[in-house]
Amino acid sequence: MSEEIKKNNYSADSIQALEGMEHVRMRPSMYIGDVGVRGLHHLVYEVVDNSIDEAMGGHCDTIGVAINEDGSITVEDNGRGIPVDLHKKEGVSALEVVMTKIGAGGKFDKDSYKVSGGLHGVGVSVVNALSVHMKSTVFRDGKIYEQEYERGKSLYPVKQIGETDKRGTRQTFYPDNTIFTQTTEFSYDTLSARMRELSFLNKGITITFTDKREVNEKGEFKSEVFHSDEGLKEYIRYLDGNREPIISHVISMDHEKGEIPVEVALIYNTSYTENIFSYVNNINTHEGGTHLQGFRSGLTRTLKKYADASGMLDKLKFEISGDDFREGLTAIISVKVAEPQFEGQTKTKLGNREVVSPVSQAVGEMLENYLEENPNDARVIIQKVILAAQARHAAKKAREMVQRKTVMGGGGLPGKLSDCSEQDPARCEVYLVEGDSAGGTAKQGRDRNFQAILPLRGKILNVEKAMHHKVFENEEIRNIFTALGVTVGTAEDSKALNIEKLRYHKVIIMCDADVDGSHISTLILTFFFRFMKELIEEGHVYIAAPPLYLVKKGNKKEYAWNDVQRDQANERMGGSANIQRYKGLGEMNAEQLWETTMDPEFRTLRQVTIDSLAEADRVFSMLMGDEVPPRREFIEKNAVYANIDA
Ligand code: 0RA
Repeated sequence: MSEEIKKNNYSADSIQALEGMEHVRMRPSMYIGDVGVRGLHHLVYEVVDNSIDEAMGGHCDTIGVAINEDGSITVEDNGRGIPVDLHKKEGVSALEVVMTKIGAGGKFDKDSYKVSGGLHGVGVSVVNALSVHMKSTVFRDGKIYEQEYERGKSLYPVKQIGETDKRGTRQTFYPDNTIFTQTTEFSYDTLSARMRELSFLNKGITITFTDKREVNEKGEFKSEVFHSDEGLKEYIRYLDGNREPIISHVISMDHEKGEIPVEVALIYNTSYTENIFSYVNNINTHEGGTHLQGFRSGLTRTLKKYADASGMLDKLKFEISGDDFREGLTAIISVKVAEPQFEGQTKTKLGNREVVSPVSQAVGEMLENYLEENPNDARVIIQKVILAAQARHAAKKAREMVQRKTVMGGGGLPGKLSDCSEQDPARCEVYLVEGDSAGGTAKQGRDRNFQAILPLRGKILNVEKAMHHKVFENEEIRNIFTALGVTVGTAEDSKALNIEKLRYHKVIIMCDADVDGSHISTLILTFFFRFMKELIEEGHVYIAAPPLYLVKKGNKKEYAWNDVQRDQANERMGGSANIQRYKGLGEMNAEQLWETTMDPEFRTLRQVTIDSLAEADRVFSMLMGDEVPPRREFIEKNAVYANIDA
């Protein structure tokens, strides 16, 4: 090929690459889901995924992730290093291809163990395109190579900058604030939870996570090291740390053999909650899918067979259903699928049919062995299943009562609800208010056109410790269901939630800004998390933020939500202002409550979001469970408001 043609080819290809990268910048949500907090953190997962792949291929064992002083992110591994030799087709180094071409990631290495895909797996070039600046450093063959980029465009060809005896890849990027307009600030808790999760899902790897933005009194960075030798078994112990097990071991298995690697771990505890987390290629499949289907069928089939043979079901007057086998069950299923098909509303439902039977078989084998070797535990599990079946019958009756009331139209609305006049749910809000007196103030202060008030009596039931039928018998909880227009149970699925008739698109929890208030909001949130998770997932649940202080001097007044604001307000008024600490909503009059906490123009609402269902589950089981010390520690650490953005 003549020099001329080569040049032309190169530029033609590079134009195509540019178009790809431009497209990422024009339509970032197509690649990373959204450009909010979630999408921002997705950038980190994308880069870390590549290092995880390198580790799963057996080429590295340590990954370092850091939030740097300036807020940028560095991810480093001790793998083989991204190749830097000339990529024949592109005419530039392989590293540059990986970094600047959409969909190029690792494709030139057919042997590499590459299963990451689906939600992530869009490639590190996407991160590059969405960063104002990025730098790749490769340690390979005794040399150090480097290349830098601006908004996805290389600033110079890959160059050698030194020698080394290290191996590996280091990536540093600064997210582009013209893309991530909401924020470019990374959350320690969000990233830390994901790194912990990754270390459980990929046993043997060490992930170090460091936040260099601040140092403690000793001059050290905040840092954690995640490493799990036992993988999912340890993950179960972590998740169920605040629950009481009813069997002696975590039941687990790790099937590498066969086409589809399957790992499963489970335990039964004294709670009434079913807690199953499923993953495909390290991605949490919220909506389940074929691997979950395989798990359920394997579990039901094997336990049912054992129970039938044991004779324990002989005197039972009713059928056992699939649900009954999963009460008090905490389980994790992790599969690796070469070409995953993701379906469902949020693309987190595995569609590959070929996954069902290997998972079902593996789970069946694992359970059969365990029941055989641990007959006492087997009895305890079957007894629990029988109790669950009995409770389900009781719960069904209680639920039908709620249902009847809901269907009976307007007359069915709870008497305590002060409804709004607007009919369009998208424009309606309901405030769930702690206590009748604050409820009264809110009722006076509200805009009755679109704001409804539902006062709740003191502490609502702790659903974490209650059996299902107790939950549905509880009056406050029935009021919430009927007021919101949400129903439970269909012909096919007794636990399915129906939020199509949701009467308010904003459900706002409003409690005192003190320890009691935060306990009550946590109780309400626990209820939503366990019984109306979709409401949270679809972004309908909010927490109101009443002010802590009123700062007054003469005819000037300002509200403050924290001590810094209070002091600043005081200073603005020349010091010596009168400072009132609100001990509760009850101390505010209707006008003050409207101004600070209910007026859409001025209030701050915190939308409740869930990054990780597993982490949220652990937090709620801890906050609402039996063990007091971890709860105290958590509440002390998280001061006024517990962090529910787990
Ligand atoms: C393909 C081939 C080779 C290395 C990698 C990919 C690789 C990619 C990433 C991304 C982050 N860290 C990474 N480490 C390695 C090299 C193949 C060889 O050396 O034979």
